[in-house]
Amino acid sequence: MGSSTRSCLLLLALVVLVHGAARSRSANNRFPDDFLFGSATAAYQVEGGWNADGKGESIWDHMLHEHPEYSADRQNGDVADDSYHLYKEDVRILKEMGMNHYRFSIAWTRIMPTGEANNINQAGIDYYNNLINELLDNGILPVVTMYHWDLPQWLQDLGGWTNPIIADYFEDYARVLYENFGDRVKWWITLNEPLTFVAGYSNDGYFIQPPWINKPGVGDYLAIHHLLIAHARAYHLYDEQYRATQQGKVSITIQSDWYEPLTNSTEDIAAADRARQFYLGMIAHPIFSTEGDYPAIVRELVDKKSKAEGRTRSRLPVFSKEMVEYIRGTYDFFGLNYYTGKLVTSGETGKNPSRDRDSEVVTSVDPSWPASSVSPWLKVVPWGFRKLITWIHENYNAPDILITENGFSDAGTLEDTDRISYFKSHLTELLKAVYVDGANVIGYTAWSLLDNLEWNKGYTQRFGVYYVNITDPARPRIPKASSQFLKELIQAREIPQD
Ligand code: GBE
Repeated sequence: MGSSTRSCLLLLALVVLVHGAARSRSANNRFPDDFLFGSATAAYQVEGGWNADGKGESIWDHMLHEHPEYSADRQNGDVADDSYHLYKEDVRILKEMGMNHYRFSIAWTRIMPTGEANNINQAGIDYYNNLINELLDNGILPVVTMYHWDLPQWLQDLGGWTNPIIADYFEDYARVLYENFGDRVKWWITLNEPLTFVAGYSNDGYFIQPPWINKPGVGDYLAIHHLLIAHARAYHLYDEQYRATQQGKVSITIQSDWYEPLTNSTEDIAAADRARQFYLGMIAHPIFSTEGDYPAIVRELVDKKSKAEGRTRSRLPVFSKEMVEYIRGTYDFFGLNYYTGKLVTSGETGKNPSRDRDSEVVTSVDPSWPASSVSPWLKVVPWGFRKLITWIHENYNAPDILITENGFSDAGTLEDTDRISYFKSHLTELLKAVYVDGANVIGYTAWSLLDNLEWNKGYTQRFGVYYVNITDPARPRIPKASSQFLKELIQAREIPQD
């Protein structure tokens, strides 16, 4: 290469660089070209067909059949949005919006009715094959959650996530999924929101969910311990036996609020950091941090209190050095669900013992924050989204972050302007995290594609960008204004400015 060619290339590189920097400073409402847009659902919330074609009973089937009174409107997932029969409709509306990906979950009991690998239900395999093929035929990437809270009841009878044997069963399940779908599914999420579903073992009073066992500060910690191992088993299995041929990604989805210090006092700043460690780091630190294992402050406080309670060992089980290493780094991206934020100060709250009590934090919200009219917990705190993304970027080695859920609830109006402004403000903050803070956010997944069974809140809290009338047996999918908003946003690849 001649020297003039070389300086020409240098100059070109310089122009590209300067141009790139100018673009990121100015055009900050534009999404990167390879940014993924999608929408999400979960099996129990949309599928129905609860016992169709050999499906087994899950803990949600079990609980809401036994206890219809646990549900706000006495509804359950028996039929839900009937996606078991209407999946082609779901794919059609995803395509209508121009979605790049669809995050859905597989019902473990549809594939393995009891959770055991010697009993595979072919009709379940067929259903997900049909859904996956329909997505791919329409140019939509499947992003598949293995576990969105619907454990086989058979495994729950053995103690569910509190029994260490669960890791064997989860690995078997993951193997069946990689074997059957891994040729076409390249994005896997092992578990959805561990800290949400382990509350089924701590019965802490606000979210009634199976197995609804009242052992706070003990049962939830056991479940956390074993689910981290189960996740790592599924990850290593992929690494060792499937990655080379299937070349996909495996990770986990973690939900966290943003925890903002109530005041700028040293005490509140420390309390907010403790909250992040107890409510995000508890799962994220063992997997995503450089050191691995539970956060030091979590270990310290739970051990100290356990001792003071006269116990011979900590309520939070201890990982061996080998297990710390085995779990550390078991991710290909960071799956993040964000909905809301909290203010934090130090203090004592919650049952004794409990994770809340162990954390020595008290949370509150600012009464001036706008809120969902139907979900008391859902305050609109978009700036918390940016802070959370950036905190993860800075504390966990700048992972690729896929937003796997973000969304807003109402009673089900078609002119859902509040949902549109929620999306808009959160996407604006997301882009600040990308362009100003340098976070590697690779995609955004709106919760949810459809109004669906909001767990024990039934259909009283609706998150869909499509409306579903659950008294109509045909369950037609009716677009809300927010679906049009997303469609235009995805087409323009930038946030509309008014
Ligand atoms: C996600 O969880 C779930 O992954 C998804 O399945 C769900 O549909 C979506 O959010 C919308 O909620 O009595 O109203 O105060 C609060 C988000 C329960 C985290 C709600 C449990 C938020 C954790 C109960 N919270 N959720 S109450």
